[in-house]
Amino acid sequence: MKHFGLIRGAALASVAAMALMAGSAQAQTVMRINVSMPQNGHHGIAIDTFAEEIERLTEGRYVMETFYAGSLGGERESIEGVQLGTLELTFTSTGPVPNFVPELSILDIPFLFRDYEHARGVLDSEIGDELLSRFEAHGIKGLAWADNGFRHMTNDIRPINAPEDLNGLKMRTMESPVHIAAYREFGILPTPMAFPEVFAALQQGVVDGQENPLSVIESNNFDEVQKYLSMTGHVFSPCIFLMNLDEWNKLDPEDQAHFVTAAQAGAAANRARVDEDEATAIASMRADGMEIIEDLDRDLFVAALANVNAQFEQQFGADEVQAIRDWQPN
Ligand code: EAX
Repeated sequence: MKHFGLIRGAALASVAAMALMAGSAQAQTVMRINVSMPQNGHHGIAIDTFAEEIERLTEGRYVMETFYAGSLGGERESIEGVQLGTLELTFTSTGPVPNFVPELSILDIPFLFRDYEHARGVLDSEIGDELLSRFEAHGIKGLAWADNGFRHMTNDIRPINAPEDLNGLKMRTMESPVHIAAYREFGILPTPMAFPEVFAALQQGVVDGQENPLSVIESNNFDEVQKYLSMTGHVFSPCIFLMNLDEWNKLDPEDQAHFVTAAQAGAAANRARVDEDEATAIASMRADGMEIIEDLDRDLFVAALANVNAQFEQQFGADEVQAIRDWQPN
């Protein structure tokens, strides 16, 4: 009897364990998150870290499927997917964001940020929180800011030492109206194009050049198809974790907090990778034969955009722009 009781107890325990397992398998939600950059880079590490942290924090109740290198589409298509709910999450540069949340173009203003500390500080301050909240009116939840990086110009025609050298260059740009207006002011012929098409466009000479942060230029081997790189640092390019708002609203408050924490961990890994790339990319691309112009007179480039920058201040509010410019670390 005793034995029977024990066996029966064990059988019941294993039935309970099976039920628990079945329960947890049922409760597991799989979501997709993608990037348009290669896995081995500052975007890949952001979503890989996010995925790991989500699984850890939710004890496997949420699992991320990760997609790289534009395999689910470019950045605009991905944001569209997140808005429509055909894709749960994306990690993207803010390049195409003005098509969805026009006010966010304020961040695209050239020479707005002094350095990484300034850009990251503003994005992580109430100014950044407020901008992040603007996505909700458009069916999207912004989870956390991260970095794409300061953008620099590459081309295959001539070294760019001064703004005049940009005159007449046909350059691929992101789909950002502020960037396009500013580059026109430099005399550039802007050609907006989705990122996955850029390498081929450079290789085939459809455009003469493009502009992107060092992390992007190096991880996409643009030095193979571009001779010159000029360290113009003309705009800071943020990245962002975005989630479909209905999916977000389905989460209970504790899981919502986990998603934000995981996105912040992804952002920290992304920024560490950007710092690493900033420290090594120039030497490594120079060793590969790229001609890199570091000592530019940046003030000349700033001055060349004075008119268009005044227009941007009017458009976005001089006070708002000044609040960003004036931000100082505590
Ligand atoms: O997100 O489109 C761009 O130039 C972006 O900087 C790139 O896709 C990284």
